[in-house]
Amino acid sequence: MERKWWKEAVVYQIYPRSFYDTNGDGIGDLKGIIEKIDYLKDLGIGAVWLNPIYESPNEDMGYDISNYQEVIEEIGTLDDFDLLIKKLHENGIKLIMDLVVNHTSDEHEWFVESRKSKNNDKRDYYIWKDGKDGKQPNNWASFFTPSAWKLDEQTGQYYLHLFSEKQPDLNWQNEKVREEVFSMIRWWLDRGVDGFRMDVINLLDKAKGYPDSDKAPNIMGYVFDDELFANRENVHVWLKEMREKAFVKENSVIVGETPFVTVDTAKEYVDPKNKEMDMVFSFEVMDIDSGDFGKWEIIDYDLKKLKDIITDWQLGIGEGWNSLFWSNHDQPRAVSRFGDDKKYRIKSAKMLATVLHMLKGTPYIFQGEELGMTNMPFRNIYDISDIESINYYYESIKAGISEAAAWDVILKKGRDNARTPMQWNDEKNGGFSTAEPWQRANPNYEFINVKNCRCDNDSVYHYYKKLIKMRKENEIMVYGNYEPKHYEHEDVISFIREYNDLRWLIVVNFYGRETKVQIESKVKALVLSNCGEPDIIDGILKLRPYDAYVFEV
Ligand code: ISL
Ligand code: CA
Repeated sequence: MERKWWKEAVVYQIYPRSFYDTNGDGIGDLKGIIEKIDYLKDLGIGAVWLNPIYESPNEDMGYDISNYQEVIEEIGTLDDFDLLIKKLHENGIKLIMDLVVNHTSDEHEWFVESRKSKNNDKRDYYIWKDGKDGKQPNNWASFFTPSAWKLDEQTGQYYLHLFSEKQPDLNWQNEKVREEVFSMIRWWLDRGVDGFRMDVINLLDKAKGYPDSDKAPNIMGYVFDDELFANRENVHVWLKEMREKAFVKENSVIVGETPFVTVDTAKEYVDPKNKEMDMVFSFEVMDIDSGDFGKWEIIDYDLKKLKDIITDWQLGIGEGWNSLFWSNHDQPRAVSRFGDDKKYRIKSAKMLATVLHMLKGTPYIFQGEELGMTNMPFRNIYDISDIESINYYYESIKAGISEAAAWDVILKKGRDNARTPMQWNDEKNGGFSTAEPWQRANPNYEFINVKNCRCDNDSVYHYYKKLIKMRKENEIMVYGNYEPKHYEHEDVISFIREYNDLRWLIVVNFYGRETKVQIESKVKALVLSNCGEPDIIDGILKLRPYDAYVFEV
């Protein structure tokens, strides 16, 4: 197993517009991140993943880029960026940027040109098709809108957008598009960037001829069929080309965001001998409670299903590497979704952190997760800023779903839950900004904030800090093998990590109810716990709600 910095570092995800505002406009900025580098250094993280900071009309909060080589004015300037990366590197912290090249904004100069006529030299940068029988070219649905096609009056053709209408898909079949992207990546790497998180990078290759799907339509009458636009064979061809032509800088990392992958498909992307990517984000855990028609259909699942997914990925990634995360800017807050954000908020947050940081792979911390930040008590749809949730709300009501049902699922799984301001202290807006923030702060900033956490040794923050420090001091956490334990137990996640002749047994109670579990191995020492000393009688370990232990055995 080759040693790499990105295998050993813990990555901290910063959503810049909600991190810290230094110029009183209610929007987080690069200068705000610079001011908080001491906080990041003290936490001990080794790299920052920065969500998009490029020029954008913000239709999808920066995932609709209109200029890849300019910083959006509200977040800062290229000079601010150069200062940020200099300061991060001075503090031994790497910078991973977010790159969105499956699509651009419709305000990108390429698309402005492309849509002007059928025969300009940018026409083929995007995917234009004639309608069929007076309707869109095929029956595809998009992630954010009923149809994946938009009719453009100017030339009477439709263009493909797998996301919003303002996010036209780039045509990766066109080698000029690939060359533009590769040269832009080199430009950022030359500026000092240490790698990229590649947005929906496995969607680049759409089915030849854009055929209809023969699967069942959703309630809007369109078909969301990932087999026609995800993980198709040219993705591998273009990733190899990208690695060779763009990632020319030694030790730069490529993290792919790859919805719809199983560990078998992912393995092809991250096998070092394939020279494509270094690790990917899988969504099998994030989709565990999603029904056939996606995230807004919430279904039950049992712990066995979660353990199957974790074990599949731990054992199945082969020579590749795993990304480990419980949440990000697209997901609800981890402690609200997988733990208990009321009675056992602190304990369940620590339990979740124990599982994640003791697994094999690179752990990602989404800003505020280290404080045990929770979902937001949004009051109504006017509190919501995210296009995905807003479109879902109005389209599903139009399709006959009750307003209450639509609102309930947005409260539980809407992306805005993760995008409320980082909570620094108990002052107004959680100390995020002196102005009214672009997104209201969670009222619980009064007690959930960096200031309170840092002066409470028992806080979630200090527990994360301990886990990050342990990773630096114990190679078993990075390179140790994984072996599942107590597989059939319906309340417990347990596994062994083994490295040379050292063996650690991780045992956690994933729920808020008492349970117990047989410990076969002889416990030599307690390595870590979120609840003091264990209670083991005749080999039976009693587990109170959300108890988490790491034993040397
Ligand atoms: O948001 C999701 C679930 O709520 C995911 O399906 C997500 O839309 C998908 O994983 C792609 O996400 C990425 O691309 C989107 C952008 O909106 C997301 O923020 C980004 O993470 C389009 O660029
Ligand atoms: Ca600002």
